[in-house]
Amino acid sequence: MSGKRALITGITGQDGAYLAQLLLEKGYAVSGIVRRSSHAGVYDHRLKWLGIAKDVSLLDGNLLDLSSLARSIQEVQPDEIYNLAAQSFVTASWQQPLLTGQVTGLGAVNLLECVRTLRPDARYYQASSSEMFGLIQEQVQSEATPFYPRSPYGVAKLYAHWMTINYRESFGLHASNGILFNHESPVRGVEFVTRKVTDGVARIKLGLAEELRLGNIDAKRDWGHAKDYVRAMWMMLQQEKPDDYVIATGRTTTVREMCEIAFRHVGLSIDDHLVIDPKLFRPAEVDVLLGDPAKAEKAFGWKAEITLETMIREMVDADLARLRKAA
Ligand code: NDP
Ligand code: GDR
Repeated sequence: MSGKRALITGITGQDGAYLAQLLLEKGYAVSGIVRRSSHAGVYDHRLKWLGIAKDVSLLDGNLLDLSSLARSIQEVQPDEIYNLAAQSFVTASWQQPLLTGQVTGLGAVNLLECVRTLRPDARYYQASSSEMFGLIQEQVQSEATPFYPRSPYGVAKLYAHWMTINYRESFGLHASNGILFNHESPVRGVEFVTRKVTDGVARIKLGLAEELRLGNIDAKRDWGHAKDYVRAMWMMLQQEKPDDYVIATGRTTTVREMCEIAFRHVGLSIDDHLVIDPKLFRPAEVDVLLGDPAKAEKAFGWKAEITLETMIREMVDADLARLRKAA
């Protein structure tokens, strides 16, 4: 046992589940904040999928409710706090811009305020995003690239990002931003494009669907695996000094190419099943993302290990297994 205690917001999400798994392996006592929903009982499906549901302590709370965050911090007395909770789906941020601003932007400040007043020596991680780069300013994005967010989500993340820097500089908090590029896994939400594709391909393969409807397949993303990326979160908080780091693979791929990997894996052709649906295009698009993770590699030796091909094949196989089990 490391004897350390970690508190994770967003523990029921993709990254929260993988991070909890990593911290448990390292001997941490892991607690997470979960919000009440009418679907109580299914909220921890990712933790169950990773086989760790019984190993973490869950506390009721909400990023919008400062008192619940304060109570959680007082109860857990964490050494490390990871703020992963957010309204994280870019498309939904145009439909719910105010909620996105409140949760993804101001929610982080609710938590920072609690850290400042109740647990100022704890180390704090903020889940910043490559969406903050938005409209391309430089071909390869690093910590020095100017921001130009293109969605209410990106704008909200940028606010939380700068507030994290401000609390570090104003109050001396050990607070770091991880500027993470897209990362996926078999427990990625099905609304995001990789999982939509792997789930869709698995359904077509099993005869449960005929087509896959997508929007802009020319968009390019720098995709990595969540398992690699949560390792970077933890490494950031082990550094003596807090700082901000880009976490990416350094390779960019179109949505179409990513799709082709998935179809090829099950012996199908993209041309027989892909339908472009203009309704799925976004009001403003981030056309291309490509990150330079050199700073993180130099500071603490982080490197992405899992390739896009390996990850997409793992996701398709997991979706095939899930669907076969459900049949
Ligand atoms: P998910 O959408 O899978 O998880 C989001 C989590 O936030 C869920 O646990 C959700 O709870 C929780 N949540 C949402 N609203 C609230 C609220 N008001 N109070 C408390 N909890 C709330 O996201 P990921 O795991 O993929 O991402 C983790 C973080 O990293 C997010 O902040 C995301 O914006 C950011 N990020 C993600 C990247 C990626 O590619 N995955 C890249 C860069 C940044 P519930 O289960 O109840 O819905
Ligand atoms: P993104 O991820 O917006 O980059 O945000 P998403 O997978 O939703 O979109 C990636 C790209 O694919 C295009 N696309 C589609 N996207 C979805 N979701 N559904 C479709 O049918 C579809 N067709 C084409 C999109 O237009 C886009 O260009 C993710 C989230 O995890 C954020 O929380 C995180 O901050 C960023 O990654 C980095």
